[in-house]
Amino acid sequence: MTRFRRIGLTLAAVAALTFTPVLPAQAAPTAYQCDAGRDKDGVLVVFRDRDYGGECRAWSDPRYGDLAWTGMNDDISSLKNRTPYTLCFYSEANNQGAVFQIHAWEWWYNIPSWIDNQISSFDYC
Ligand SMILES: [Ca+2]
Repeated sequence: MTRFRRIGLTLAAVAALTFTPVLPAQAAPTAYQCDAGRDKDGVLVVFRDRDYGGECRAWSDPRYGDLAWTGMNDDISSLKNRTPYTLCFYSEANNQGAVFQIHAWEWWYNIPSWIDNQISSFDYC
C-alpha cells in the first residue's frame, strides 16, 4: 500500500514538472504556443504580450516583409533573438520606418515603448 502511494505521488510530481513549465502566461491557441518545440536556439521568437506571453511566432530564417498576414502586425511586445545574427525590426512593412536593432542572442521581455505594438517587418541587419 505504501509503495503504491509513493508511486502515485512520484507520477504526480513528474506530471507537474512535465506540464507546468510549458503553460503560457496567457491562454493562446494551441497552434501558437511557443513551447520548447518552437522556442529554442536558432530561431527568432516573437510574442504578442510582454514577458514572453500570449500568442507567439517563431522563425528559423528571421526576415519578414509584412506581418499583416501573420496576425502579429503592430502587436509584438516581447521577443527572443535566439540566433547568432543582429536583427532589425521596423515600424512599417518592407523594412521601412523606425528601426529597432538588437544583437545576437538578445532577449527583450518588454521592448521599448516607442516600438511596442509597432513592428510590421524585420530582417537581418
Ligand atoms: Ca502586444
